[in-house]
Amino acid sequence: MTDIQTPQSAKWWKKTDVKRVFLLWIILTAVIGYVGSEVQARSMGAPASEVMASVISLIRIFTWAAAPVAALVAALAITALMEKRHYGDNPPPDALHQVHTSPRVNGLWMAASTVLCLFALIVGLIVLQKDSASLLDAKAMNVNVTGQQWVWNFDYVESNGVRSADLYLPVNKPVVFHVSSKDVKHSFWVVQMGIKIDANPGYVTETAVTPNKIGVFDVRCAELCGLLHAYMQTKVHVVSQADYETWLKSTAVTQGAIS
Ligand SMILES: [Cu+2]
Repeated sequence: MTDIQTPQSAKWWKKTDVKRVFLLWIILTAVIGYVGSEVQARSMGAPASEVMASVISLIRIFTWAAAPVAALVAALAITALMEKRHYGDNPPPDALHQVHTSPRVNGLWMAASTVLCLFALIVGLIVLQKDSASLLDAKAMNVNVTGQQWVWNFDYVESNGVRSADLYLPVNKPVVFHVSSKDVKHSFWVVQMGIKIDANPGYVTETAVTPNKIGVFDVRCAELCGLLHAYMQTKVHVVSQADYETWLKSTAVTQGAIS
């Protein structure tokens, strides 16, 4: 049995490698942070609630926080590929170095990971807290949301049995959704408002939001619920208070049988 001996003085890395990694790290951090946050923020579209606006800024912050980690891995990989290429069947002489555990590097990495995880946890919790703030609003209106394969139905609690398949909401008014399902598990997702909650049979879950933009937005199912899951979508129409009341009245009249 022979141990591979490596001279202590022989360094397997060069100063130029370190410089290159450092330079690439800085450049790639900026590129990954900027491109990553822009692509994600743009793909989510304009926010239709304060919750969604904070979700988008949270994604930007998380992307920038993750960028240096991704950039360091990429910088090391690129440097290794450019500088350490070796052809032939035998390992290159500088591959014989022994990798030692460095308590200092381990400690630094543990500390950096802990800080990053705590940061993500705390900032995430603050945004989630905002998400549920409207639940406690006494002025909030209430909508019962029922999912079933493969449609959504909305019952307007304060409006004598008015029911619709498209959701109508007045702008700037908090709304609490009481969400349930008739058959299997679904997930009620109002895309541009940044709220999503499971719809479970036999159980009511609650979420709330205050729409702050007039327009037509998407409601989708976010839980694979069977063959036509992908088509289980509808629209939410956010309108002025006056338009909302007009819609409510005319719907109540046409649904005369149940109102
Ligand atoms: Cu579904």
